[in-house]
Formats: sequence, C-alpha cells, structure tokens
Amino acid sequence: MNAYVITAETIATMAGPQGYGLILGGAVAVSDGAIAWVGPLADLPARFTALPRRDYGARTITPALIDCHTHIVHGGNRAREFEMRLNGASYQDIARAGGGIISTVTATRAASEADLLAAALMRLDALIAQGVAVVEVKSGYGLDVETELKMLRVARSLGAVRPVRIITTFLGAHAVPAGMDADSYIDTICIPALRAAHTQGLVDAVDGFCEGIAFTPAQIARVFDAARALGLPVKLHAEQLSPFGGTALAAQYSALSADHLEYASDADAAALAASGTVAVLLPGAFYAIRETQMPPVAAFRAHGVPMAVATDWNPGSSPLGSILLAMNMACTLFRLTPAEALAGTTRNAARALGLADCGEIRAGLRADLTVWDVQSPAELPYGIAITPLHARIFGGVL
Ligand code: DI6
Ligand code: FE
Repeated sequence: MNAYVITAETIATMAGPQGYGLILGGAVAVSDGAIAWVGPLADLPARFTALPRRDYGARTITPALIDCHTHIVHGGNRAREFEMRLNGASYQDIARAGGGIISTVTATRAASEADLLAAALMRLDALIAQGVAVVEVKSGYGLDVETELKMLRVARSLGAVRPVRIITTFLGAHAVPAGMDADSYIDTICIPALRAAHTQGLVDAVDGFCEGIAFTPAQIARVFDAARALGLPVKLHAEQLSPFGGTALAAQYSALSADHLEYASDADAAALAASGTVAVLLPGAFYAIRETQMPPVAAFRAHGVPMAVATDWNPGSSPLGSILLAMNMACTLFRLTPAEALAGTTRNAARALGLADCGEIRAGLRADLTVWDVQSPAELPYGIAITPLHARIFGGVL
C-alpha cells in the first residue's frame, strides 16, 4: 500500500456547495491513489501519524484542475483567419465563406493519426504543466465517419501516454460539411458516426453546436435522441453567438452542461437550474472573437446554476492554452469571484463531466491534487500568464 501524508499552511478543499472549503494548517492523507482523510494537521487520526510526511510549508494545496471543454485534437491552425479578422472580417463572415471550422476539417482529414497525436500531446502537456488532471476532448473536425473516429481514437490514446484522465465527447454536429445540407448530414453521417464510435468504445458524451451557422434545435434533438438511445449523456454549445434555443433544449434533455451561453436569458438560467445542468463559461472564445454580450452570470447565481470555466482550446475561436488564464478571464471579463473561478475548474468542472470522484479534496475521492507556490487560492486567478505550480499529484502519484 502506497500511503503518505502531505501538509501545507493552506488547503482549499473546494468541498461543499460554495467557497474554497479552506483549511489552515491542514493535512491530506493519501492511500492507494485515493484521499483517505483531510483536515487540520492537529486532528490527524492516529492511524495516519506514522506515515511518511511531506510538508509543503506556506504553499496552497487545491484539487488538481479540470479542463471540461477542449478541442485539442485538430490539424493545422487558423492564424490566417486571425489576420483576416484583424483586417475587418467577422468570425461568422469567415465561416460563411467556407473558412472557420471547415478549414480545420480539411486540415484534420489530411493529418495522419501520428501527426494529430503529436500536436495534441503538445497542447495536453501545456495543460498538465498547469496542474490539470482531467481534460475533456471533442471530435467535430472530421464531419465524416472515418475522421470523427480517427479524432476520438487520438483523444483516447492521449490518456494512455500521459498521467491524465481524458473524457471524450462526440461532436459530429459541429458544422455542415461543404456541399451537404444539414438535415441529410445529421441523418446519414453524424448519427451513423456516433453509433460506430460508441460501438468502438470511443465516446463518453455527445455534444453539438446549436447556432445559426451550424444546427437548429430540431436537428440537435435528433442527435440527442440517438445519444439517449445509446445511454450517453449530452451537452451543448448553446447561445454563443445569438439566442437560438439551444440552452432550453439542453435543459430539456437534462444535459450535463450547456456551454458558452453569452446570449442565454433569465428563463434559460431557470431551466438549467431545474435540470441540474452546469453552465460552462468559455471566456477565451469571448475574448478572441471580441464578443461584447456577457453571459448572464447574475442570473446563474440567482437561480443556483453551477458554473464551470474551461479553455475551449480550439484553433478558431479560442486558441487559449491556459486554464489559469481562462480563470483570470472569467474573473476579469465575466466578473466571477476567484472562488467561483476555482470552483469552475474543480468541483463544477467535475460535475460538468459527470464525474463524482474528483474536483474536491474529500475522503474517498481520487488523490488528484496540486500544490501551488501561492499563499491563498485567490492568487491563482489573480495572476496573468503566471503558472505557480509547485507539484501535481495524479491518482496519488507525485
Ligand atoms: N464553438 C466554438 O467556440 C468552437 N466550436 C464551437 O462550436 C469553435 C470552433 C472553431 O472555430 O474551430
Ligand atoms: Fe467549443
């Protein structure tokens, strides 16, 4: 049995419905990859007192971070479109002209599995270096059966070569491929691809892009019905660029999360609260496309909707490789409190992925922990492009 105790002046357990769950002068006992006990060192039970101990002194221990919305498997980049936007084109203009998501589809289809894996590993390593222990990875740049499966295989293999947990999401309903109409794409490619990916054990959840430049709520509902028939949970890119009815649809299907939500309404917030759906805020996309409509954070708070924060790391709307910067942006741009931002990448991010075994420091959960060179948890979202990671423990392994 591999068992030990770590101690630090500050532990933000993130346990409980809100706040940091702070313990000052705390200890965490780890046994066989799980958290066996957490509390003030002075109360450490006798059965743990003889274990090897590591004292992290004035540092802060938090749960390891969770990035619950990424697109880190993709070919190519879209720096050229960044230039076009800086010369006056909008994100939607570029999408309608066959650029945008479709240009990444072309690059992803052309890339070998080995090249996709190498590129994704560089991105994953950047997240791991920031204390991330769980990363959600979406497909959606294939838009044909073969390439959607290729993306999901690459995503799955990431978890075999790095100490990180990968949650895969099928996002076949991401964009309409050139030369097809949306309805026949959904019925003849997207849903068959989902069934094939599920059969091969490649899918943990199902997502879609519900938007004027992508799919209607009725089209997404067909994908969600197929997911439900396979027993897979759903989530949705909703109300990112316009009010389009995606959030209400997500709530109707008891989605794990509804993501983006800039154009969500008070009624949408009430619906998310009623369905227990997490609102995933993606300030990197808001920043990169210079959106001005803010997600209704006050309504989420008022209705008690749990809020998560993620990078949305993708080559178009959010080439953001930093979960800590996403937390800073959630505070600075969306006015989340630092405690909400940290809950957004721990407790609530776990919930957004349907994971009950991580995201807090609590007895019985996985020992996915991070030790930071900071004296209070608010320093994590406060710093801009600063990574004060001191140590990362994954499944009890330092
Ligand atoms: N919303 C987003 O922000 C990403 N996908 C989506 O549905 C954008 C993906 C891209 O521009 O490549
Ligand atoms: Fe996204």
